[in-house]
Amino acid sequence: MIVLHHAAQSRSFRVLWFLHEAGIPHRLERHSFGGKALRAPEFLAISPAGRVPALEVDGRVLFESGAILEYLCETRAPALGRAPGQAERADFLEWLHYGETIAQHLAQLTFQHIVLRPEQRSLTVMKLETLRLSRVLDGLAQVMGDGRDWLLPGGFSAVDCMAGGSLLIARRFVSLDGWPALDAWHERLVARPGLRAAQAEDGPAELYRRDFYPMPEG
Ligand SMILES: N[C@@H](CCC(=O)N[C@@H](CS)C(=O)NCC(=O)O)C(=O)O
Repeated sequence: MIVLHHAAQSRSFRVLWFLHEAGIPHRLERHSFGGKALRAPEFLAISPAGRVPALEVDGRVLFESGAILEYLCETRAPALGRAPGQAERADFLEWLHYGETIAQHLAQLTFQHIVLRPEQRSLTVMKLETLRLSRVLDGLAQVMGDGRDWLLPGGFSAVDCMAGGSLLIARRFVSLDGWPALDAWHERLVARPGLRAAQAEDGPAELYRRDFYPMPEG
């Protein structure tokens, strides 16, 4: 049985969502960001940077959400990937990795809005990272604006879980009102039974307890 090392509302949600989309049986090993469990030697033996997701699969452990999704497409869910030689292969790789380009700004904003105490925050960093997040969402909106339903014209794929997983969090820091194509994509994503099943299994909110985190005054 595949085991997903998971923390609620984290990047491991991308993998959890994908497992549901692909109908792959799995078990969750739940972790928390509180305490030092992710720094324990037993967990570092699984994930060397002490990060989630990590996936126990085929007699080994895989970490890095993008690598996990690509591996699962290749070994178990080819319809959700684009194999070498397929027309959308290059786009598949680009958008798979773009999920992390979005996530780097989400990580900064999560630290600033949620992890740090108010007196530790930097309004400059918050404004800059919100702007930089908006720029990467512009990049997504450009492709979604050409009338497609999913990131790849050929149909829903792992890249929708990867970049879409980041979009779900991005909405907590920026309103999608200015990007109707992203808003419509978000509506399509949240209507998917696979996403709903993953949300039901995700676990209680640990990080994001509010729907939206506005920029503080100043
Ligand atoms: N590039 C990695 C990033 C993994 C990552 O940073 N995960 C975060 C949760 S979203 C984590 O485990 N953080 C724990 C920590 O920084 O201590 C991936 O996509 O899997």
